[in-house]
Order: sequence, then C-alpha cells, then structure tokens
Amino acid sequence: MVRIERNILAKNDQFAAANRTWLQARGILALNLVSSPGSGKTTLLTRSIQDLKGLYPLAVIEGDQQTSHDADRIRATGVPALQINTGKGCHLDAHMVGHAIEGLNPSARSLLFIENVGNLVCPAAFDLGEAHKVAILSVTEGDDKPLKYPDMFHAADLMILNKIDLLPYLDFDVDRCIDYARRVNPAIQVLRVSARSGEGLEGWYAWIQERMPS
Ligand SMILES: Nc1nc2c(ncn2[C@@H]2O[C@H](COP(=O)(O)OP(=O)(O)OP(=O)(O)O)[C@@H](O)[C@H]2O)c(=O)[nH]1
Ligand SMILES: [Mg+2]
Repeated sequence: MVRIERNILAKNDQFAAANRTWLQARGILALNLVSSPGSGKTTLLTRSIQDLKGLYPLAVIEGDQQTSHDADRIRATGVPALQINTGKGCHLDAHMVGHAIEGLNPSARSLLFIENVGNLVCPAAFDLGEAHKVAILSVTEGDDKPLKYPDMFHAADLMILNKIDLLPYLDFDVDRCIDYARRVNPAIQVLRVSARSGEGLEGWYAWIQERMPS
C-alpha cells in the first residue's frame, strides 16, 4: 500500500511540475484554496472577484465531488470558471488541473484561483502546481483544527480565518488557533476576514498583490 501511494504521488508531482512551469512562464499566480466543506471558499472567491476584476484578468477552477453549483456562482460574476467533478475522489490532482488549465487557457499575468474539494485531509498531499496553498478555516469549526489536521496547515503558506463576524456568538479563541497553526507551521501567515461583511479583505488583496508577478 505504501508503494502504491508513493507511485501515485510521484506521478502527481510530475504533472504538478509541468503545470507550475507553464503557469510561471506566463506570469500567472495560481492559488490553491483548501479547507473543510463550507468554510466559505466560494463566498470569499465571489467577493474577491468583484473587488479584483478591474485589476487583473481572473479565472477559476472549481473542484467538487458533484454538481456545478460553485462554478455557476463564479460564472455569475462574469469570470470564466471550469468545474471538475471528482466523483468518489476527495481532492483535485495535478493531472485534472492540467486539463482544466488547457480548457480555461488563462491569460498571461492573470490570477488563477483553484478551489479544492472541501476536505482538510487529502488535498494537503497533492501539489497542483500552484504558487501557494491557502487554508481557509472558519471560526465555526473550532480553534483546535490546525493541531488535528496538521498536514494541511503545514502545507499552507497562509491561513485565512473566515466568518469573524460570527465570533461574538462562539467560544472560538483566535490567539489559541494561531498558536496551534504556528506549532505545525512556524512560517504560516494569518489573516482574519469576513467574506460576508468584507472586514479584513484588504489584507487578503494586499497579500495577493505582493505575489503577483510584475
Ligand atoms: N456569517 C458568515 N457566513 C459566511 C461567511 N463566508 C461564507 N459564509 C456562509 O457559509 C456557507 C458556506 O459558504 P461557501 O462559500 O459555499 O463555502 P465553501 O467553502 O465554498 O463550501 P464547499 O465548496 O461546499 O466546500 C454559506 O451559507 C455562506 O453564506 C462569512 O464570512 N460569514
Ligand atoms: Mg465552494
């Protein structure tokens, strides 16, 4: 079993390297959004698209086991989106994403968002060729998640704490959560946002702007 897993990941890494080379050659910033189901990835994306679409060309790859609900939500903003249905699969892999990139053909110097399947486990292991994994954790999920699912927070360069508008109704301890995240990944950056109210989103946009190829 260990050997099969190694073979699958090695194959995935080859496809991921090809995706990364293609994206970097065109100055495209690809961000892989990972989280448990319902943390607010699509809500954050639709809001970000509205605020950023005057600044950069944008495109979105949506991963879900079933339905095209999320791609439909993105297309309603006027930005091209391609839905990948993974069926029984619990994550996107680099081969699927390579085909999606071919289909979308994002323009040079654009921002490409990849919304992974909602799952805090499997997507951590699969490089898609992105520049960064961004972990979204909503405050309704509990502050101990970085310790319970360390691979995901170890793999991410940024943790976005979403739904902070709900903090007054919860016992979520923001400082404790950040401490747990830094225990598994001392370098992780943290932003506190509400995709609903827009609070904190300027920090997210600045984080993106700093990473856009010039
Ligand atoms: N109060 C509040 N609700 C939010 C916020 N962001 C998202 N939601 C709500 O959370 C629910 C799930 O949001 P989605 O954006 O669909 O979450 P998702 O991570 O894309 O979900 P999957 O794609 O199924 O994994 C929706 O009812 C959103 O309206 C927020 O900042 N505050
Ligand atoms: Mg979604």
